[in-house]
Amino acid sequence: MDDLTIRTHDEIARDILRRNDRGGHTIPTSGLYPYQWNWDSVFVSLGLATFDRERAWRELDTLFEAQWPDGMIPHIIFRADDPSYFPGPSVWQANNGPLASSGITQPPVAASAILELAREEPERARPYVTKLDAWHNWFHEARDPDGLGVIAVTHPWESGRDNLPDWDAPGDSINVKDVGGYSRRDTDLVGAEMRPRKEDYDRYIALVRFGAERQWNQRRISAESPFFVADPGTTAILLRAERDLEALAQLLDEPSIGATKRIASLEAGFDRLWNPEAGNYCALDLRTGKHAEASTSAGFLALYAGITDRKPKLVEQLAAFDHAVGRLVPSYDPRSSLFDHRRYWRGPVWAHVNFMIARGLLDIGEESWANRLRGDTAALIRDAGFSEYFSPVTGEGCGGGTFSWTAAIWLAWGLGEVEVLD
Ligand code: 9WN
Repeated sequence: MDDLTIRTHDEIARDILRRNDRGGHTIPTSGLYPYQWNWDSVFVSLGLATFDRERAWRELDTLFEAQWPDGMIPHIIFRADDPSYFPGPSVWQANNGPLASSGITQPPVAASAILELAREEPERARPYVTKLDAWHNWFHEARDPDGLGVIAVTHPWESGRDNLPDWDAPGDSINVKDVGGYSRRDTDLVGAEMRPRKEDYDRYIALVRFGAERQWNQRRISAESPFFVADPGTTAILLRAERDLEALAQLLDEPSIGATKRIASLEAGFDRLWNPEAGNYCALDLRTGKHAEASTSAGFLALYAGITDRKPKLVEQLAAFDHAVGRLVPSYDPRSSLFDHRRYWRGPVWAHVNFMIARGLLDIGEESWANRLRGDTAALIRDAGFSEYFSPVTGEGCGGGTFSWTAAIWLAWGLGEVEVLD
């Protein structure tokens, strides 16, 4: 291609996915994230499916290759050691599965993507039913051992929304005294003001050491970890995934799986996350019984999960976010003093989260809000490029560039078709 060729955003997005392909699995972006990440790969599979369906399935196959015998699918898969990322496999010391990996998971979006791909190629999806069933079951056993119907995270990274203010107070009880020296690599590559702070990283590394000392025995971790916080994001995504797994099993005429019972448990438990003061579903510290204090983008995922009892309140909150910043959906309440518009999960907009929230809004008939999210996402990417995340205040692109899930969402959501309004 010569320099004078003007490429469409669709072409650029496909090009990003091809360039980040490491042979059957896609990295989020080179340098900053040189391995395969769990929920990134799933969104990537939806983008790939728009132009190379076999490669889309392959992305999921390589992710599931890392499934642990207990059912967990890890959050990072280390196929080779790459010094550009810290902490790598020698810090995690998680050798419980078939491939070197981290010792925690990430939000389980896979069943929902697999159902989507299965509508055209049902037979290709069949082997996934039992694997998904095992992973979902693992969430209930290892992350909801008391059967509360809400799913905990044992590390901020497990939520996928790493430095959210919701993890600040629960993290106060993490002992960082023995964390020792370590050298971060992320701030060599991205401005420190867009990344978690040193005090956050100390906690992240202390929790990795805590798990490694227990050989990633998940039962021990859920019983003993100082950090055990029910997450509205993971709980909502799992509930949607359980419904989609049930639909997949029906489509394939597969015998009964455990989804039905697990759906009932999550439906019964979800309201524990409701925080009347915030007017939204919020994280719940299961060690202290305290809710996080403000709304986050994950609260809106209740709609994506089919929890609609409080929909007027959620739409009202979304309108308040909009009124405060004008670009949706900030990851943290823009009216809070902790809102930080360029710092990772303390304020910025993330394309894949918008994609899920918009689906939930469509499900409840809020088409104009869903279109608004689609339009905002398209405009942010058009103006700022395929960044990792975006400031809802200025619209600038933040974090890493040429980012796989941003490219994938562009394609999967058909953002090239969104009209530009000047
Ligand atoms: C730790 C890859 C991942 C995403 C997460 C995002 C970020 C990692 C990091 O990048 O987390 O898992 O090192 O900052 O928060 O959601 O999956 O894109």
